Amino acid sequence: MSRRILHLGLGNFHRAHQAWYTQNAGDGWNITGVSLRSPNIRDALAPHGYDYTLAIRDAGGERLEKMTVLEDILFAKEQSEQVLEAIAKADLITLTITEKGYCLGPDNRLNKSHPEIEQDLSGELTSAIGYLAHGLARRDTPVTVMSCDNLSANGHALESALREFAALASLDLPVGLTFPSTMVDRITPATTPALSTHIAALGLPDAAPVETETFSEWVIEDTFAGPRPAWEKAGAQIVKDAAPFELRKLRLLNGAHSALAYAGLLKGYDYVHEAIADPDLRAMVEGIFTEASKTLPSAVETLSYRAALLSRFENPNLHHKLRQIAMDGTQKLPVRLLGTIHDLGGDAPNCRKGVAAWIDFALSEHAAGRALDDPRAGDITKACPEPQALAKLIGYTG
Ligand code: CS2
Repeated sequence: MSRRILHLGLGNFHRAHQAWYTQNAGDGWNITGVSLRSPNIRDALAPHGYDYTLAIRDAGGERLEKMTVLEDILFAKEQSEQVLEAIAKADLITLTITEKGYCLGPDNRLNKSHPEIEQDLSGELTSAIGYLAHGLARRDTPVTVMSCDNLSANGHALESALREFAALASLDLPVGLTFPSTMVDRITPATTPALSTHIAALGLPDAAPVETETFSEWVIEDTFAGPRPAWEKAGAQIVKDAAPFELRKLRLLNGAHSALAYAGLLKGYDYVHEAIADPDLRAMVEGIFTEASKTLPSAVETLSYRAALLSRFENPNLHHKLRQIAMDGTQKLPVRLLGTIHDLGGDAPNCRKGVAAWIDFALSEHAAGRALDDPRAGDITKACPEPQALAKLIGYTG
């Protein structure tokens, strides 16, 4: 009998990463995906039995893989009862809902006055946390619930938000749930019309294809409450403690990515591979690597990791827009850059350049009359044009 993963948040990243590992584990697991915001992916993939094409690209070229692991897609707003039942019956649950999807406050705990949480509590399910708590409350068996988002200690963050929500909503969660922390990594741009045209010309499934890089990493803490796919057969590492891997990835890769996005956009670049070719920006990125590396446990390898990161950023065949990375800065910067600055007692000039670039980017967007793509866009607008007020908004004390 095949086993089923219920996945919340069906973005490109999930379709390039966890879906790919699950398919390549080759032990018969399949995935039911849930979209929380829009029916577009469901509607595009349903006529094709939820199959899609993954274009795996590096400097050497492209390899195409037909993905068949998705068995069903539900759109929560229209199929809320089916989503709750699927959570109640799943063999394993995973999430990629982005940083903002956890509805956390600056203390990393559930923000009880978050509009989506208030809506959930008023009886109209909206957030992933709300769906998850209500679906899990229908179970009498334990299950693994795994965050695959770029938060530090993502398993703990998810568990604490979920338990806090359940208490507010007077829901009883089953005994024995586990929340392994994970480090996920695969650079995955948004789909472009050019990609769809290219895939169609090759005669492959061209509805909602995904492009990604060859490199891929997944480190998962070994605290499963039940069965799991043999992800290690596809290269995942199952470890006792994911924290050092997570810290290295968030502070080096994601920290440099965010700094490069804001500083690169300010210099007029559109793509990551263009920005990393600029000598000043490259020096800032290397500086961030050096600063972040000083904050990691000494056993963590960084030399070859850094070299690999530079060539990943240089990948000329991946169309990774700086604007995609620039989204949601208020949610990303504390984890990606402020931690390093804090741990080095402020002595992190390149990470500070990254934060300053976010402030300058916010100011320049404001001056151009554009609201930022950020859940706190309203607060950002209010803080402009005061750089100190923007810094305060993300908890940066200068
Ligand atoms: C990026 C990440 O958009 C962003 O903020 O930094 O999505 C990054 O590409 C992934 O974490 C790579 O694994």
